[in-house]
Amino acid sequence: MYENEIESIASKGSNEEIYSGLLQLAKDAAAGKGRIQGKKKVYYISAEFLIGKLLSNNLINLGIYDQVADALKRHGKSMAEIEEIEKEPSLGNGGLGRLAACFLDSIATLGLPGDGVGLNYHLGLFQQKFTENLQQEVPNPWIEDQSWLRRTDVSYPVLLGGKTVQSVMYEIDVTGYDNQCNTLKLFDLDTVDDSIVHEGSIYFDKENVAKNLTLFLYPDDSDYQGQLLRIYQQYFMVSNAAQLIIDEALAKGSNLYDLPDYAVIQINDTHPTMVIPEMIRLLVKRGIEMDDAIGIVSRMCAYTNHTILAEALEKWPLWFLDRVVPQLIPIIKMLDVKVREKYQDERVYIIDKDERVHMAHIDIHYGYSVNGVAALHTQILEDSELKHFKDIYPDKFNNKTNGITFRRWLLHCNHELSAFISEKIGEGYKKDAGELEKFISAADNAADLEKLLSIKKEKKIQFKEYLKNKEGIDIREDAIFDVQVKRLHEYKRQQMNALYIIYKYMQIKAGNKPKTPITMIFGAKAAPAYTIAKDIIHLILCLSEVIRNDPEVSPYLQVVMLENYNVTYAEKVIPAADVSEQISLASKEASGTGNMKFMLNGAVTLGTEDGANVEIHQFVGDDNIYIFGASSDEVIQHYDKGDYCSERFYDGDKEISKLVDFIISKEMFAVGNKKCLIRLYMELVTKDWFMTLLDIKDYIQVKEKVFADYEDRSAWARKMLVNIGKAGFFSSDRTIAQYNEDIWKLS
Ligand code: 26Q
Repeated sequence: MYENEIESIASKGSNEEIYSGLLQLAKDAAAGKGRIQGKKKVYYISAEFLIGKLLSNNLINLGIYDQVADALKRHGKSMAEIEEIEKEPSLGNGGLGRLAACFLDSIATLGLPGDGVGLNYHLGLFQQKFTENLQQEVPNPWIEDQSWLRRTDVSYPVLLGGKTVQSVMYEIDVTGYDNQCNTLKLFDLDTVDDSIVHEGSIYFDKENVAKNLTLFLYPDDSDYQGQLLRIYQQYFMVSNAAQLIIDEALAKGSNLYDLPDYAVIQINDTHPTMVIPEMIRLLVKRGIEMDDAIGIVSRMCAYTNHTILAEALEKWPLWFLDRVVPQLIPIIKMLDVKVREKYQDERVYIIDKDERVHMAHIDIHYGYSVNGVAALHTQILEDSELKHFKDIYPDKFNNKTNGITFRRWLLHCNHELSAFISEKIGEGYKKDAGELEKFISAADNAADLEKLLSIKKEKKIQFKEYLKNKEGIDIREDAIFDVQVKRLHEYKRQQMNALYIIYKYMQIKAGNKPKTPITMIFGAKAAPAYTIAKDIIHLILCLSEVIRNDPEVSPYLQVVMLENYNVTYAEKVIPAADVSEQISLASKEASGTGNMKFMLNGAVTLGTEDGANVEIHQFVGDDNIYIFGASSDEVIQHYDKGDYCSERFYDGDKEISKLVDFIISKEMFAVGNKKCLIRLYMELVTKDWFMTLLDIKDYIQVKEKVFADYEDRSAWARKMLVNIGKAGFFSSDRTIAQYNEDIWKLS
């Protein structure tokens, strides 16, 4: 199919014309596939869908990628250069948004009826620039005249700030791999005014909601105070979602009392929680008794928790909500009264004594399922964070360990590896990831292990060239690529990795040179208001400069901080990685999904027993992962007792203080900002909330072991092989099958 179209597109003159032709072709091909049908449908409501570029992925899923790539080749072009034209829609911050995108891919691939519902932000997450070793944020528009978005005539009235506005719904096709399509539905307002955005910054009129409602995505602030506009966004999202769900169910013959037979709502973290009171309000408006409405909604909603960081749990002051959504206040108050009638424990109230509304509590009381995103995370929720709820509702709690779509994170980003796997075990693993396990015995001879190493080398060379073109940075492909890419957060402990770099730098200065050179690669955006996170970026950039300018050290150690790390960058750097850094303070990373992407691409994990690392460890066994650091139990105990004191580690151990002191050394002051460096130094010595100094020595020791083991190339290749072969469990197809089996129950 499409031979003639593809041929004529590939023969066009410019890359822009080719991209534009392929975009249209993919849209037509998706339309030709038809929609997944079914009586009951899941609505995955999420404030973020970090979908990334769609062209290659859609062509793969539609089954025409190879045909297109061949045609381009015949005309002297490559898919890679055409992909460059597409702008990345950065409609998410990180893990939670990317997970939503992987889930949509898997829902469609499994042939389940399920749509995403979210917001059409005009500006994605800010673009990151580095100047003078500091992060700068630049507005990031992504919508062009021709894009994946399709405007529909679906529109709903939404009451915002006392005025009714009329929404407009856009759609993006979600192609299933070798299957039909679902849709991602993104709501917007025609009145939003992009001209508010100026080069370099955004000045907007906070009072005029209609003008700026969907203008931008809020960056994940580690500690966010209430932003009124954020609540407006959330309400706009869920009111549209609720109206859509009711409309679609009615069209299929629902009498509304049987709504749970037609729709299930998966609430992605607490951001869409207001869908519960909003849905109740709409049902009551249609003449259903309040108690019946509550019962109906409670049988439709399921909640996923993505964090146990207390400061990241949404609690909005009641007066705040009253300003934005006065129509929901009586319902929220009533939901709280009903809780108080039943339970005398104030820890489970919806409205606390300071008149703050705990969004997660609404979800837990008035949804039928609560899940965590990795085994350890769910266990911590049950045993400590949400223990009072687990006691009341033992059956609501369940675990759904996260997963990633293998279409994007293997077939698309690593053709070389997926071709090799197919050669060894056939194509079955593309639809049934469990089959990947066969790869371990099928490729366990010297020649095959050699081949794995040569594929890794090839991906390193490709990445090296990409980096050179994009940022003008030269790295050596014969170095070990040690990679930490993820949002910047103190709990993820990029600062600990930086202390290791200082250690290595000092070692090399003292004459202890590594056998193989090491290239440390970072990628991370810090929330604009998160000062310490920005200081950590500054630290890494300064270290990079100090080392680059030191001829004694630079042949052996290189530090690179990728500018504007995003999904596109991830697709390039992950296949090139040797070592995957997953070093969060145990108990703090709910799951992590980058860890799974690295494993699938043959990188070996250096990590703590946190999030899904625990399960990766169980699958690959002690010989194929490097674990270090305090356990989650120990960490939780330290917090409970309040007995961790970083100053004691600093004062009591010269080896530690030497590393920390380097942050405020004359070498660093020569290239950096004194104020930032001192602030970070003080933070580490006097606070260190995420216990960097507790784990630093163990980390250094185990990391040295990683680099030593790397020298035995065939033993290392065998570790790579086991990691790839055991990655099957982490396919989001498995995760989604479990959501469906336990929670959604779509036929
Ligand atoms: C909330 C209110 C105001 C402004 C921003 C936010 C906000 C936005 C995004 C709060 C949190 C987020 C994102 C959280 C997130 O990405 N969590 C990650 O979810 C992944 C998928 O489950 C896990 O793998 C990670 O462990 C978890 O950190």
